[in-house]
Amino acid sequence: MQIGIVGKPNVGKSTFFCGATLASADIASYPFTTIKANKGVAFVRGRCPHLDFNTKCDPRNAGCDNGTRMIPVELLDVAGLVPDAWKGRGLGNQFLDDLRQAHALVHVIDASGSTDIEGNAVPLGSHDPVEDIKFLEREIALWMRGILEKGWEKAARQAHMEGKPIEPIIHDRLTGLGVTEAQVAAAMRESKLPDNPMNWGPEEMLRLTDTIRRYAKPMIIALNKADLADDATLQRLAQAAGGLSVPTMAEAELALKRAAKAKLVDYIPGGDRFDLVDPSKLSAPQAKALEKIREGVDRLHGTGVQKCLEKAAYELLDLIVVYPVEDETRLTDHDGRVLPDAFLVPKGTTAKGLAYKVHTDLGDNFIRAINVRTHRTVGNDYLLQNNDVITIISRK
Ligand SMILES: Nc1nc2c(ncn2[C@@H]2O[C@H](COP(=O)(O)OP(=O)(O)OP(=O)(O)O)[C@@H](O)[C@H]2O)c(=O)[nH]1
Ligand SMILES: [Mg+2]
Repeated sequence: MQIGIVGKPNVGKSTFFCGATLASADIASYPFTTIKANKGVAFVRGRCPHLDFNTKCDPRNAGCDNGTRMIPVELLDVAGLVPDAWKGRGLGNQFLDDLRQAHALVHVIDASGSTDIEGNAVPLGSHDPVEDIKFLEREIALWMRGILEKGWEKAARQAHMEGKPIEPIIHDRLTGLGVTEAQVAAAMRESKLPDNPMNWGPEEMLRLTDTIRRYAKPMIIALNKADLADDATLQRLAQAAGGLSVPTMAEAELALKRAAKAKLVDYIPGGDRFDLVDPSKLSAPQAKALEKIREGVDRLHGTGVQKCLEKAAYELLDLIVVYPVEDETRLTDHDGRVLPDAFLVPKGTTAKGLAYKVHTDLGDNFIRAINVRTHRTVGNDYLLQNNDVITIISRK
């Protein structure tokens, strides 16, 4: 599962990324600090099945804190996007290629209105971030249109003359962006374009790619720098965002994670509070900074960063968590690790689909699966439920 962090320059993408992953990426108060994409692992929380089985888990690539299981998601922090990036402005659109494999996008905007559309610092509240929401969606649709349009006329004419459907041609061109056949089909139905693709002009093509983008790269908006925005502004922006949005304070999240690492505070990511470990150990500037963070955290019930990622996984992408195990009585893998892996999969994934996600061989040789909670044998088309523990029986 990969989530891309996008937005215009200087809004706090890298801060969000570092806050969520504790990786170290460059952060600075000017545009185009990030040039090369940063990749890291963040986590969304789930209820660990070890609680239900009266056992103790031993996760392979994530933690479990008293039954709160950390499930890894990959985050990608890319360079800022300016208007007409699709034509090569700013750093151009090369880095959009980094987002090819992203399943969803977090669009970070500066809710405080203190950066203009190019990412330059301006007085607080002097730029309306509503503008940024639309521009970015359009920019991505234009980028996709550019990919779709190459040699389009010839392909459309040929399909039309041979009476062949256009969907496979569209899919073929966008498959490198992780666009599926089903997404193309859904977008085609919704876009209601003229029957003959030779008659599609630039606006029709844009309508199509914009719809495909909504299916293939759904977006949640992080109303960042929320510490500098008043409640009325945040409300107005949430409304303008339309779909999902979350006020975030990426800088506060990063500061709290670092302070927790240095054992200055007790803080659980996603929590709506933090506690000072020993106030006498704090320097005056540290105490002041943490007090300011506390104001924001109290007002917004947390920093919003973890909430944003979890909304992306569980609401935007409608994912569920499943736990494949090799031994259905001990809940272990071949190394004896209990509940070693948590997989995020789309709702509607089947037992066989999960087998393929674990390993192609396991999918190819799938015989049946066991629902460990019910001890029932299930077939290849069994629809996985959230928090299922599954043993896959294969021919090898
Ligand atoms: N007040 C406030 N400032 C923030 C917040 N998040 C980030 N910033 C500041 O915003 C500035 C830009 O942060 P970056 O993370 O470098 O922004 P970016 O979007 O990655 O910028 P580019 O890589 O240039 O596109 C820095 O000065 C951060 O400290 C926040 O939640 N609140
Ligand atoms: Mg950056």
